[in-house]
Amino acid sequence: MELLSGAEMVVRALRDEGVKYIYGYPGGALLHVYDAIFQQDEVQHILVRHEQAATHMADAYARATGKAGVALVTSGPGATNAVTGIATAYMDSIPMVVITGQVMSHLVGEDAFQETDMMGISRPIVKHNFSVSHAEEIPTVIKKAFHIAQTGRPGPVVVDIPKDMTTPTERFEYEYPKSVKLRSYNPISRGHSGQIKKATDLLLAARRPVIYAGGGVIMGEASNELTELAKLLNYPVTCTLMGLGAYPGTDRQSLGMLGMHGSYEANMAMHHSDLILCVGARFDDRVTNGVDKFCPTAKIIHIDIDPASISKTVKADIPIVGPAQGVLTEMLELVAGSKKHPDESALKAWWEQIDEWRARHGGRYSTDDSELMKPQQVIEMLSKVTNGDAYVCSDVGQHQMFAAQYYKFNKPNRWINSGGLGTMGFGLPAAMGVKLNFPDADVACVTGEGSIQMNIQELSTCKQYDLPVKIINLNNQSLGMVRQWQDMNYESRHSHSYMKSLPDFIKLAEAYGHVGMKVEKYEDLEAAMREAFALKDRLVFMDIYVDPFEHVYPMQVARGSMRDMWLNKTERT
Ligand SMILES: Cc1ncc(C[n+]2csc(CCOP(=O)(O)OP(=O)(O)O)c2C)c(N)n1
Repeated sequence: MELLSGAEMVVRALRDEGVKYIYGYPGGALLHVYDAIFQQDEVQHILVRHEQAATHMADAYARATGKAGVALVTSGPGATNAVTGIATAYMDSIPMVVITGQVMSHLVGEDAFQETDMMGISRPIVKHNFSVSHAEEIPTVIKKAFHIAQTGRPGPVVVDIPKDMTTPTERFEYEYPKSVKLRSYNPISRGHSGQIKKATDLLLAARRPVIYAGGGVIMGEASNELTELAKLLNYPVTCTLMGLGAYPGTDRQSLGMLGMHGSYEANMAMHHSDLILCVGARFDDRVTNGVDKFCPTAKIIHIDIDPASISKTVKADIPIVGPAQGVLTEMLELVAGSKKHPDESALKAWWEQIDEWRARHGGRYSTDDSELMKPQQVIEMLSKVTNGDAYVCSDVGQHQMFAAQYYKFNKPNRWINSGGLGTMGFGLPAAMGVKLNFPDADVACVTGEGSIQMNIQELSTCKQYDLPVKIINLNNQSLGMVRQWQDMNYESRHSHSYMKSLPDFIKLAEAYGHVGMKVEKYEDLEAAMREAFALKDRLVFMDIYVDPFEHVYPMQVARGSMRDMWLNKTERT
């Protein structure tokens, strides 16, 4: 058996786990590991400019592929810089392994130089964390970390490694375990057949059904099964912000997104439904609005891998704990083999009602009231220029909601955004993580001047590793989403939501070695965007000036029911 140091074992274990890229930043506690990285070329290291970006790159890789991404950061400030990225992945149930360097074991607890209690700090924002206390454990700990991150409800796992566990002169027999067993961790592998049968009966008896699909459908690789079931039944489907792409967005049965900025038809259909089939979603407050007023006439079937999600905020009538793919496959078989069928006339009436809602307010915005380009027009153009087939990585704010509403995702894993934590600064590193792993794909980062400046330093990483992403900056010269809330709730007192002295983004992009493009008129947009995407091997920063007074609509009225919405600045339901 081969003898390896702890540092070598870290790298070898990652290789044996099939990891191609790790994203990181070195420091004292990790120097042995970095030396081991230097001495091999199978696991490639991407040197970011800030540790937060390393975690977002790893996270976006996971969102695009379903496999855990890996970040490597040093102790102390390196680890604390990674905290936002870990929490981002945790809130969206994204598999990720974050290896953090730690001070020497004998110094732990001594306030040593660059010591921070990463076990304590990360505890509330990880699925699990490990501290390595014997170097020979490293392969098993890393195997366990991947196993926990990727199975059941996925999530980030931190592996904290004191420097003396990686000493180059101390060598141990290395073997990477093929599998691991954890006594207290047994994620459920299939749903309860009796519950699935009951749910199917209820589903077939529904008169006003809605399928409500979340990120769990995407991470659970169940989009095909969900689509097949919806098609077989001819039932409408609405997706959460995290679930966009789980069902084809351009299909007639798609109602688009639901919730705070959901479509009129999706929110109306939810409110009036008699049966909601929720798959891989968690009745988040951005979906339900006032829980006490949530969908008063609906029975609820809730399929989720995590028992803790069931009846957490909204009581499920039929809970099914299990992997979405397996449960939906069983449901499909039952529906296909059933003698019962949905009541055709009831379903016809339901579709007529939905189409009427869609015709009344579906996905429209006004271009009349201003000469300025509308942000929605930019997203529609992005969809057109990329044939709806790009990876769209977004930051957080109005631009994120416009992208969610107006880019029609027909495939899963294409919409990459921070839904749960809402992390500004996510977009650019996320786009980088996707582009590195899918070099031939069109990868866009939809952002705003606030968000892009939170990790703008990564333009330098893009240059070093040749990551020609296209940055679509919807420039409204403000923290638009904050300004919108101030307009709506604080009589337009714009406290610190306008950004003065913005940099010249064109010059800034050029300073980093990229291409900058300024677009001020809608007439110029299509040509400019086509040119940007035609520049296959150049990063292009498109600084697009949009109407700074635009709001995102619909917007649910706080603490109301799902159907209580502002439809524009003056009209509400
Ligand atoms: C790290 C972080 N800080 C603060 C916020 C609160 N926040 C949410 S949206 C937003 C404004 C975003 O502005 P910008 O990126 O310019 O996008 P816009 O809304 O103008 O499209 C802010 C400050 C956040 N989500 N994340």
